[in-house]
Amino acid sequence: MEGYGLFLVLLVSALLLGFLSVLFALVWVFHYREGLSWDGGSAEFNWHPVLIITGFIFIQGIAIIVYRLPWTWKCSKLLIKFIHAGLNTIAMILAIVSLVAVFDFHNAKNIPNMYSLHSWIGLTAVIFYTLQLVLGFAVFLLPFAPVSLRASLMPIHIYSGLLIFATVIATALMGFTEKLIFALKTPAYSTSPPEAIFVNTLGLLIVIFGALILWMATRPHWKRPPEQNS
Ligand code: ASC
Repeated sequence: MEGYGLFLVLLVSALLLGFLSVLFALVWVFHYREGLSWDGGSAEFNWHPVLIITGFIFIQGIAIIVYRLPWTWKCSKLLIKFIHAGLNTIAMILAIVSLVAVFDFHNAKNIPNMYSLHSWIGLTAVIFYTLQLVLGFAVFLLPFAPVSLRASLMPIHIYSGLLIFATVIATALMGFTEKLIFALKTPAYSTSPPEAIFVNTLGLLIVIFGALILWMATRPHWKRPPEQNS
């Protein structure tokens, strides 16, 4: 395999960045914010960043590159498809629970829903992600679709998957900015208190994580060799 060593370096870096991002999200909500609970208050809202970063960013990122792991090339392709679909299903469930947390918190506090660009793009991403999962399951996992249909839909599946992943990261960055502007009053976001620096850093970690995943996913020589297909 061409550049296997480099692939491993990027993979380990992405895993470290992913774990670090989840850790940062937990430190953010437990150290700087109100922690986690399901009570209609801020601690319920806090599930939103934690579940989005864990599921919709980290787990989705791993799901994207699972076909690229060279030691899985000896496994049956069907098994890897199940892992790809399973990880994406977990990510979808966590994303939906994280939206329920926000709507529930907004409704309990009489805060309007769906007015921000963050909410428009974010809900669109969750809807398209769900469609992508259902369509991917029907076409590529169930044994009914002919190879010609699979072949013509595969580039669209890959393109829309990568587009959704990148959109989710952009949406998370909008969410961080919104939350920091809303929450940091005394001292204000504009005075760069420790929480602002910390969450800006979390945003940077997520962008680098996304950059590594997109690079690994789009190198043609790191694709699963076709002769191993089942
Ligand atoms: C699949 C699968 C592939 C592609 C190919 C069409 O379901 O396992 O390798 O679709 O058949 O591109």
